[in-house]
Amino acid sequence: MYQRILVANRGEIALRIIRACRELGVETVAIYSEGDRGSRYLELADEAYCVGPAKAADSYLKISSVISAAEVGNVQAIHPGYGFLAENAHFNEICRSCNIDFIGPTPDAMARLGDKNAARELARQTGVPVVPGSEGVIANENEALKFAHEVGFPVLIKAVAGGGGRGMRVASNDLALKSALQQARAEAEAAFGNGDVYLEKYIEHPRHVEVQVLADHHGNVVHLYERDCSVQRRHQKLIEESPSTSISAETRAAMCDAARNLIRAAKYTNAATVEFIVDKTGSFYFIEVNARIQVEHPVTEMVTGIDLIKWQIRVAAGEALPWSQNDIVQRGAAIECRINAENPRRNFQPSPGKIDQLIAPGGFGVRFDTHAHSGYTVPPYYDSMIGKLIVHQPTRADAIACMQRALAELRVDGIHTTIPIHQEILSHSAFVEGRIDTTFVERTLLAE
Ligand code: MV4
Repeated sequence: MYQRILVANRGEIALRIIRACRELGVETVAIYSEGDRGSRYLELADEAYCVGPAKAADSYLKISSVISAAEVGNVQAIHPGYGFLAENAHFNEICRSCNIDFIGPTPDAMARLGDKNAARELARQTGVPVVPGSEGVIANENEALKFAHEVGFPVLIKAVAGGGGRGMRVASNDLALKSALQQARAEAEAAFGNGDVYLEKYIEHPRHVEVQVLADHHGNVVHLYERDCSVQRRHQKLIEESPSTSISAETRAAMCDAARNLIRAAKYTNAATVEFIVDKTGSFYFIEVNARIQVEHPVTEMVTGIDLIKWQIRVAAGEALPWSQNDIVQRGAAIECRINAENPRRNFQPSPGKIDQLIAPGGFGVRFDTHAHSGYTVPPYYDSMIGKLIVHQPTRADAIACMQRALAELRVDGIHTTIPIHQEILSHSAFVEGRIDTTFVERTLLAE
C-alpha cells in the first residue's frame, strides 16, 4: 500500500479522498489555489501546497504545478478525483513518467475509451448494444445525409472528443442537418481542438442509466450495479439513485453484464462508469465510458456497502479485488441530491458567497458529503456544487421520505441553493412513481 498520496482536487471530493486515506493509514498531500486558501478541509491533510492563482487553468489544471507539488510532497501516487485533470491522458502519462502512480486507468485505456467513436466500435465488437450510428467519422455532408435517410430522422450529431452533451446537435430534416453539421464541427473544434463528428439515430425522451465497474490488475472485473441519473437539467445532474426504476431485472442483468464485458475488453483497470441510455421500450444502448470516479459514486457505495475510493487506491497499489460477482449485492435504495450554490428561481444562476450558517442533517440512513460549513465562503471560480446529500433506506419509498426529512433539516443560510428544487422534485408524482426521463425537469418543473 502507498505511504503517501497527493489529492489533485478541491472541495468535497478532495475531502472524501482525504478521509478514505486516513482510514487506510495513507498520508495525504493536498493542493489548493489562492481561491481555496484557508479551506478548513485542507487541515485534514498531512500537508497542503498552493499550486497557483484562483483560476483553475493556472492552478488545478496546471500540470507542471501539480507535478511539482507531488515531487516536493514526495508522494507515490496521485488521486485526481473528478473534473480538472481526471480524464487527461497526457497528465496520466506524465505522472507515470515521473514515477508517480495515477490512481485510475492506464493512459492507453483512458485514451482508447476517451475517443467516443473508438469506444463505440469496441462496444460493437464486444456485443454491447450501441445506438444505430455512422461507421466512424463523418467525412462530408453527403455521407451525413445518406446515413440520416438510412436510419430516419431525427439524428444526433456528436463530437468524437465530446462528452456531457457538448458539441451535440439534433437534426430533423436535410436542411437542418446541413447547418447542424457545420455548427457541431465548429463547436467541437473550438471546445476540444478536434472537429470530428459522427451521427447516431436520436433516441427521444431517453433515461440515463449508468453502471459502476471496478477492475484490478489481476484480471478481476466486477460491476456494482446501476445508477439512474435521469433527473438532470441541461446535462447537469440533480438527483441520482440506485436501483433505477427505469429497468427490469432482466435489463439490469444484461446491462451490468455488458458493462463488465466492455471494461474487460478495453483492458481497463480501476473505477469506470459505463453510460447507457434507455428508450421508452426498455431497450438500452451504450453511450460512453467515464474513466474516473464520479460525483454520484456514493449511491453505489450505499447499496453495495463498498467504499469505491478505498478500492480505487488499493487497486492502483496492486491489491486484488476480493469478490466474485455473486458476492456483490444491491441492497435497499439510495438517493443523492446535489446541493449547489445556485438560485433555481433565477435560472440556476450561481450564488457564491458566505454561508452564514450551515446545519447538516443526520439520523438513520443519512450521509452528507461536504467541505462547506458555517462561515465558509463559496468561491465564484469553480463548479457550484457545495455538497451531496445521500440517503439509504430499505425501499425507495422510505428513501424518498428520508430525503424529504433530511432536506427539511438541512439549513444553508446566506446563499441560494438547489434545496427548494429538490423538495419540489421529491414530492412530484412523476418522480415518486419513477416516471422520469432526461426531459423531466425542463419539461415539468421549469415550464411554469
Ligand atoms: C443521446 C441521446 C439520444 N440519442 N444519443 C447526452 C450526453 C451524452 N453523454 C449523451 N447524451 C445523449 N445521447 C442518442 N443517440 C440523448 C442524450 C441526452 C442525455 C443523455 C444522458 C443524460 C441526459 C441527457 C440529456 C439529453 C440528451
